[in-house]
Formats: sequence, structure tokens, C-alpha cells
Amino acid sequence: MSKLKGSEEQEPKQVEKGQAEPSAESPKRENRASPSQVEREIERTTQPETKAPAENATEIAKTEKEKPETAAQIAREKQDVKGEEKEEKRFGFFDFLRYKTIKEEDLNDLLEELKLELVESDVSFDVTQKIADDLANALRGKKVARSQDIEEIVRETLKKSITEVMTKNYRNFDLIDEIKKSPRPYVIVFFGVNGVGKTTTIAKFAYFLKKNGLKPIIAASDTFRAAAQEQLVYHATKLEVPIVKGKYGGDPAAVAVDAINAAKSRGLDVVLVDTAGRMHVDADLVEELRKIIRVTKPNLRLLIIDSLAGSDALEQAKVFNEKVGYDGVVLSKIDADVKGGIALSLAYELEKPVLFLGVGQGYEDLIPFDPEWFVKRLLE
Ligand SMILES: Nc1nc2c(ncn2[C@@H]2O[C@H](COP(=O)(O)OP(=O)(O)OP(=O)(O)O)[C@@H](O)[C@H]2O)c(=O)[nH]1
Ligand SMILES: [Mg+2]
Repeated sequence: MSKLKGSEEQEPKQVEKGQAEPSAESPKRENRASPSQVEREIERTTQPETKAPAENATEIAKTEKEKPETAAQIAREKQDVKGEEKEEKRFGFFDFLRYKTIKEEDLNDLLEELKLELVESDVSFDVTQKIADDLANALRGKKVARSQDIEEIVRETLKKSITEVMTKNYRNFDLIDEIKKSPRPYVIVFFGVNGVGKTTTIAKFAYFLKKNGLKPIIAASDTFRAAAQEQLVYHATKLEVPIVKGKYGGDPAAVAVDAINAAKSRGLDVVLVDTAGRMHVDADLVEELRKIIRVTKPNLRLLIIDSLAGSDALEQAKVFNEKVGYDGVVLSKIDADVKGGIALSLAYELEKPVLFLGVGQGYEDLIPFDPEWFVKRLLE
């Protein structure tokens, strides 16, 4: 069977090369092979022949002109044999599948294509390299009986590899349990660059905590942006959660301390501290954030990263880690990022875990980070 298949793969190409004009069969074959592959096959095919390749090709062309029916018939017969193991047309990655042993050059094509896709999806260089290496190791020199087998190997290897990436710094974090085990109030400070979703995430946390029977209070420590206080008051009112406001331009650390004191005196469980958006490179604002952290001594420092930030996200995370320090990441706007590649880079390259995902603009759109959920989403 395998012998039959081997020869049936080769001969149509020989005819194709020699054809003066395209025939009805040629489009099918074009789907299945790149020019370089055709050439390689022709080389192999012509080896047993005694004539030189050029001569050989001319002769085929001649023969075809003379006996068009015979050539077409031969091609049809070959197609019939092929029909026994008819394979669906697959996308580019799998074009080389008619080989029984995966060859180095085919593997290289596949890996280059995969790398390009990953890089275009904001996956960092290191992660891209790891995934490509895993795939190369799984496929190199492998013998396969059917194309489906390779597809399965590729899929399984990618799944395993991406899962490893996602779980490298994973921490199974049960916030409600953590809070219940800790002295009250439990303080969480949220920070990140402008517009990443800090204030929205705080509203989501307030909703989540209330739903779990805990009593939160919000510290509107973004005294930098004029509308920030109103934005939080709006959410606090809707969610029926107390809020401590500050004056525009006032000391954000003082607002946070007021909220902690209010929580203590009112027996509240959690203080959620909003902060002004700041560029990680803005020394003054970074210093202000360090002060908030110094005086509030938070139980949890959460860096909010916008999943649409692309490769800049990794840079932000690294600088915030260096200059401020944090315990985990909330990756927001995952619903808006079709590729999700940045999650791979963050999960693998940061020493800190991704703890939560923002998956929409509603209060309920906050979910704990689950590597399996993410891998499934990526491979769907
Ligand atoms: N689709 C989607 N939008 C989100 C998500 N989180 C936040 N947003 C939106 O992102 C925009 C900015 O959100 P904010 O919460 O104001 O961001 P911020 O970090 O507090 O902004 P600054 O205080 O100005 O630095 C708003 O329109 C939010 O509705 C999310 O998970 N998914
Ligand atoms: Mg804000």
C-alpha cells in the first residue's frame, strides 16, 4: 500500500512538468505542493530514468501531444488510486503531509510559519522559540501513515507546549479564601498605565466581593484626573458600596489611609484602592505610587495590564515590577483581544502570576485566570 502511494505521488508531477499547456488535472496538484516541493519530487522521480531531466521533460511533452488521451487516462487512474485515501484539503501548515517521513526542510517551513503567526499575535520571542522548539522535537524525523496523524501531533504538541507556558508561574489563587484567612481589613491596591481598566476592575472586584458575602470599601485615590472621582462614585452608588473620596490634586496616600481607618471603624472587610493611571516611566507618579504602597501596606498589589497593549505590556510589567513591585496581574479586555498572545508572554516571562482576567465591561466580567480555559480559547 505504501509503495503504491509513494509512486502515485511522484508520477503526476513528472507529467505536470512536461506539460506544454495546463490540463484539467493541474489545479488539483497545484493545491498540494509548493514549487520547491515539486522540484524535489521531480528530482527523486527522475533518478531511476536513464535520460537527462531536460530531455525527459521534452519527451513527455511530445508524448502528451501525440497521445493526449493516454496521458489523461494515466493521470485519471492515478487519481482513482488516490481516491482510496482521499484527503481533505488542509491549510498551509499541512501541505507537506504527503511525505511519510517529515523532512527537515518541510519542518523548517512549518516552524517559520508558526513563528510568524505567534509573533504577529504579540507572543514574545522567548515564548515563540519555546513553542517552535517543542514542535520541532515532536515532529523531527517522525514517520506518519496519514496526514491526520501529523495534524493530531501538531495539535497535541501545541496544546502541551502552550499549557506549559501558561502554567509556568501559575498560582491557584482563591481571593475569597485569602481574605477570610487574613486580618481585616484586607487592602488591595490597583495600578497600571492610563486607561488599562483600573477603575472598572475595582468596580468588578467590589461586585465580586459583595457576591461572596464580604464588605468592601473603595478608596478613590486617583486625585490626579478630574473625572476619576465621579466615575468611582457612579460605580459605588450602583453597587451600594461605601467610598472615600479625595480632593482633586490632594494626597492619594491620605485618601487610602482614610479608607482603611473607615473600614476598621465600620467593620468592613476589604479596602479597594484606585490609583491614577501613570506611565511606568514617569518618575514622579511612580514615586507617588510607592508612597501609597508604603503607607497602606497592602495585602495584595495588583498590576492591571491591557491585553491590547501588545508587546509594550511586557515592558510595562517589567518596569512596574522593578520600580514598585506587585503580587499579580489582572489582564483586562481579553474579550477585545482576539489573539490573546500577550497572555502567553506575560504568563511565561513574568515571575508573577496572572490572577484575573477582565472579559468585558460589565460588573460580572471578571474571572480567575485559568490556564486550561485560556489554552482552549487559543486553540479553538
Ligand atoms: N471590553 C472591555 N473593556 C474594558 C475592560 N475593562 C475596562 N474596560 C474599558 O476600558 C476603558 C477604561 O477603563 P477605566 O476603568 O476607566 O481605566 P483606568 O485604568 O481606570 O483609566 P485611568 O484612570 O484614566 O488611567 C473603559 O471604557 C472601560 O469600560 C474589559 O475587561 N473589557
Ligand atoms: Mg481610573
